[in-house]
Amino acid sequence: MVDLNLLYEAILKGKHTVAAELTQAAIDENVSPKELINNYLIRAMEEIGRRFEIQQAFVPELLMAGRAMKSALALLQPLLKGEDAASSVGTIVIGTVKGDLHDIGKNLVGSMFEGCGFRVVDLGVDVDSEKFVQAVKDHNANVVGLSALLTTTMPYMKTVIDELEVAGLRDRVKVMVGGAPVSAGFAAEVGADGFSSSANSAVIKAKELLG
Ligand code: B1M
Repeated sequence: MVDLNLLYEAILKGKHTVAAELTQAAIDENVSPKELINNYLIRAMEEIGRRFEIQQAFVPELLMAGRAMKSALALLQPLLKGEDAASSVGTIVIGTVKGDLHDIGKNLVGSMFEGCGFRVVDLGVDVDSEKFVQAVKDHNANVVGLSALLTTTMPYMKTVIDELEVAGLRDRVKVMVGGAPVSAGFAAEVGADGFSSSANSAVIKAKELLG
């Protein structure tokens, strides 16, 4: 049986090949993708972030851990699609806001939405308000998901919400915000409809908002 603590260690140490091999072994043993993500992948990213904060890890280590996390996630994403009943419940346009390059959490949130039957239009990272507005129009989206990991980029969420208003789209879409520094209080402050602290609860919240 695969030792899942080795998966945690592989992500933490940025060993992407080992991370992918262990993830595949766990999949072959029918370990639930959500368990792997929540208990090993995310925990490892939290730990590398903690070490970065106390200067026991630096940007190269963050990058390597991020790459290892992505190689594991790439194997799990197709499986998430089958985890919940898929019926088209709506379209979400999702992206990491302007100035921010963090995309691991956003990708995870997108995968969960996809797994729960949403059509997902992923705009990537460093996305400005014009792109969000255009994508809502082009894809007739009913949810907009904004992700930010930096305290310096969080305020841009308000810019996007304001621009949706100016474009006359605000009544048509529910805006969800999230990312490590984002809170329910901040969401209310910027005029978002919903906030969630995790990928799982984001989908639940969006469904609730859509009624
Ligand atoms: Co950066 N970084 N980083 N980084 N990085 C943080 C965010 C930081 C907290 C680290 C620290 O100091 N402890 C810190 C921010 C401090 C602050 O703003 N107060 C930081 C910094 C400072 C920086 C740089 C400025 C470093 C530098 O260059 N000096 C730089 C900024 C670059 C930029 O964006 N312009 C930078 C760069 C990077 C890398 C590129 C090296 C890499 C990103 C790789 C990538 O994403 N492709 C990186 C990483 C990996 C991190 C940490 C370690 C991990 C982030 C992560 O992937 N977490 C992070 C520390 C930390 O968060 N503990 C850190 C795992 C992921 C699954 O969680 O993204 O929170 P998260 O997503 C969760 C929830 O938040 C939620 O669901 C997800 C799953 O449960 N969620 C949503 C996310 N989006 C949501 C949207 C929703 C709903 C829920 O609705 C739409």
